[in-house]
Amino acid sequence: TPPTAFAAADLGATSGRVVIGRVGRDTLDLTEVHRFDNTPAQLPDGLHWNVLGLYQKILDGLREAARTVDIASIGIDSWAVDYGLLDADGALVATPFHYRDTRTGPAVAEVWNRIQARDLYRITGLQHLPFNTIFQLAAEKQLDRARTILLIPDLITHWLTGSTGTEATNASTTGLYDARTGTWSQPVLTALGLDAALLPPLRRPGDQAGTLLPHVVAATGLPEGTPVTAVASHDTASAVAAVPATNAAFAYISCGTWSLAGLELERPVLTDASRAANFTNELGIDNTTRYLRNIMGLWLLTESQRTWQARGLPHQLPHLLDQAARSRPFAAIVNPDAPEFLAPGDIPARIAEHCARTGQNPPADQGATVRCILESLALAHRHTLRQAAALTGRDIRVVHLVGGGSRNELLCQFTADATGLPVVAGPTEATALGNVLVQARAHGLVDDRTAMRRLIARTQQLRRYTPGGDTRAWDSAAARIGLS
Ligand code: LFR
Repeated sequence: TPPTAFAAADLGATSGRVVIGRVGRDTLDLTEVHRFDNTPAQLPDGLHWNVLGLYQKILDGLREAARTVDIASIGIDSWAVDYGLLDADGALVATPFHYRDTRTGPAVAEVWNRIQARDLYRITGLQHLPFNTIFQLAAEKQLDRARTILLIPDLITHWLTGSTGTEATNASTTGLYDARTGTWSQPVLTALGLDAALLPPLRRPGDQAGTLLPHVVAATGLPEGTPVTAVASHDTASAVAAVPATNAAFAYISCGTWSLAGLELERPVLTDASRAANFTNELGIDNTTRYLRNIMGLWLLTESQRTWQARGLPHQLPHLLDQAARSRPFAAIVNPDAPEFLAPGDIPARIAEHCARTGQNPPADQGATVRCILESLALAHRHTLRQAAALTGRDIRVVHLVGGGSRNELLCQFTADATGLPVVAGPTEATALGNVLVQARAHGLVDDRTAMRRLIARTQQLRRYTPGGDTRAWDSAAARIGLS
């Protein structure tokens, strides 16, 4: 039998893509048909996503896919947390905010006044990030006009099909979802005074969300009746689903705009120790728990490149990585998760300030800055994985690094050296692959999670990095910034 083709639309915080995945019994192949920048817009009231532009780009990609091959189904995933509000007529109430907008500052204390952080963690198991949906909703000024809250992939799905639902892996990032029962948490909603009717019913990865609306059929050339399948619509959940692990003692780092580092567990860990370490229990496919922590990730690098480009300085990645490789090791180390690195802006200047404040000489040039970013990320990877192992009593034998960061050889090698563990890098497009394979499984082409992972391990290009270098130098660098 010939392979079956699925379209996956994957929206990341810096770029989006539409890919075609062809899945056969023993084959898996991915073709990118459309890639586009995702450029947020700073407006007088804050930082927003251009969601209509992104929707349009997805339609362009689907049209291209339809021209190429017969598409059995479509899946949509994106970053988590953010949402659009629909009014009683189904119209978008306002332009969705970007999670890096700073308006949620005061909302955090307001929420914790209504429900203690400790109680919230026992229910949701969610790491504290100031932009979690729960805090955004507490700062939301348009809630009175809203009848429905839709997370970004669900909003796109609604525009494609007219159907309304919330996919569960992404719901688990809101702060409104009960990690124990797998339902919206009525006690949390009550504490916040949020009407449960605002939250659409939950869908699970693999459920059919709907079929394309007539105007979407007309715009894309896809056949009438083409289904949109709910995938693991939180991009990180799709990426973890596509980790090509063959050894059960694996950890993963999904490395793109963020580094999401952790373990796959059978059930959530909701202890006070886990909360103190700010680990999250987000939902993965098959009701697994993605036990991980957010690390600032390649954002530090891409945002530095943006700053340098605006100044007319060299900003091409190969050049910068080459300079970094020649720079002195451990000259400056930062804690990548310091709050000052979250908002868009001049990251190199903030790194320099951070170094000055922590008694270090600021990086002298671009190469030193990039070296500082990569070594600091590797140290954060190490710190997070060690804590994950300690908090769960699990052993880690191998680290799978997936996503765009798997192409960054320096970062992969640093991560192997810092952790003292072998790093298997790739696939780069793990998220799109996870999206495709959940659709393929819903269509009966792949059996289970293990089979999905084996198929990826067999068909995708992976690269292995062996730990080496000076372990003690990593230890003392870690100690310098409290990331031991
Ligand atoms: C990665 C990601 C993270 C989430 C962050 C904000 O793309 O989805 O998992 O914490 O973006 O939504």
